[in-house]
Amino acid sequence: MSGTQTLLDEIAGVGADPARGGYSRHVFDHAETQLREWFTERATGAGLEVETDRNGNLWAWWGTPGPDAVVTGSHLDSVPGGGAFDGPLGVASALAAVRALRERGVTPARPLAVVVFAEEEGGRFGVPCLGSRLLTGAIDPDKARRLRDPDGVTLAEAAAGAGLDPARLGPDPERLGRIGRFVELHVEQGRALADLDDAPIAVGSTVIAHGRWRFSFAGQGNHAGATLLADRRDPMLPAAAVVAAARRVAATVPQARATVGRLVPRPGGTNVIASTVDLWLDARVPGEGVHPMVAEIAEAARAAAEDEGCTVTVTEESSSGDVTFDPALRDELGALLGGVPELPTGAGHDAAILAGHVPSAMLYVRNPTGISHAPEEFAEAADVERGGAALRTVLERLCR
Ligand code: HGY
Ligand code: MN
Ligand code: MN
Ligand code: MN
Repeated sequence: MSGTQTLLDEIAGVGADPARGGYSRHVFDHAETQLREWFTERATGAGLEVETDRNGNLWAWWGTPGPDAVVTGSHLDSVPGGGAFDGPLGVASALAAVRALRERGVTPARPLAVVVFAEEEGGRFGVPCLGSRLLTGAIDPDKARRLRDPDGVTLAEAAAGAGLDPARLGPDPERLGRIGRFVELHVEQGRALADLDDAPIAVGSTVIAHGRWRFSFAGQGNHAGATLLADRRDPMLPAAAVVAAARRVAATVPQARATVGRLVPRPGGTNVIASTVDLWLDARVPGEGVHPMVAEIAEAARAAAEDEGCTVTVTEESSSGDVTFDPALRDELGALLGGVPELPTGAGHDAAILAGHVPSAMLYVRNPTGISHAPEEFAEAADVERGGAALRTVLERLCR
């Protein structure tokens, strides 16, 4: 069994979610905190020096933290009911690679760090890649401090609870300036590699533009039996129209994806007409198409709200443009790994946030199910081993 698989097995019970299936690990919650402790123990055991930055990202250093470092890693949080590999595979591969290089007596000529980014999924506070956005200044720290989780806890409060100083959340140019190159290994989240012949590993090429929008509908809460249809102002009607419009409009835009995966009617009773409904639209289109697509869906929302005597407000919660990973670094990875395919992806990653600031690249490991953000996400043990070996090869070369 590979070092990476052994590390993944160690955390297999942490944050398991029997109600949803898979894992629910959200930033600063019990499970994610346990994973941070596990990471700190394993990294320290491998001879690394672990620190938490002002934004709650963990950094484990081999060598004195300094400029031109080679940095690798991923995240340990998950979506609700997520798979075992999205995030942890990149962290475990990085730890295993460092252990293996140390055992072989390799001494890096430049510092190497393993990073664990906070709140990559936005599963608690709604903004994906929050730790790397804060680090790079891609989100206003005041806006970030005010983000609320579903229980109404602000990021500032949760950060304070985790021992951080909420006043210091925000850009960290000195730390960012230490990163010479960044490589994130990740399980593949679609079926592109599974559909190819014998392609266990790929090098990432692009990430498509994407964002999240909140649609808040308000109507009149009322009795499901006593209220005549003609008298209703039911916000579920325009909410349902958005679900349908998302699919209908996206189908007209090349390579677009639009998803409503979260919809919250309040108060949420079977025999109660909702008074409000919030839903979140996840929209992704290569190039410049995201905002026009969302505008068209928002127009459908306004028309449907008006028909039902409801109101709607649409708020952009986050968005990112297209990202192309560093061509020279990609070439270097491709040459080192010998003829692996390059892969564009519709999934977002911290590496794509960093790519605007430092040369960044990604490695993907084949997922035979082609399913991700669900319990069926998978990587064969042999592919986990191949991915780990690829990352080891890359880190050893980049650290010279
Ligand atoms: O792409 C996503 O949904 C997340 O950022 N991994
Ligand atoms: Mn994910
Ligand atoms: Mn991920
Ligand atoms: Mn009653």
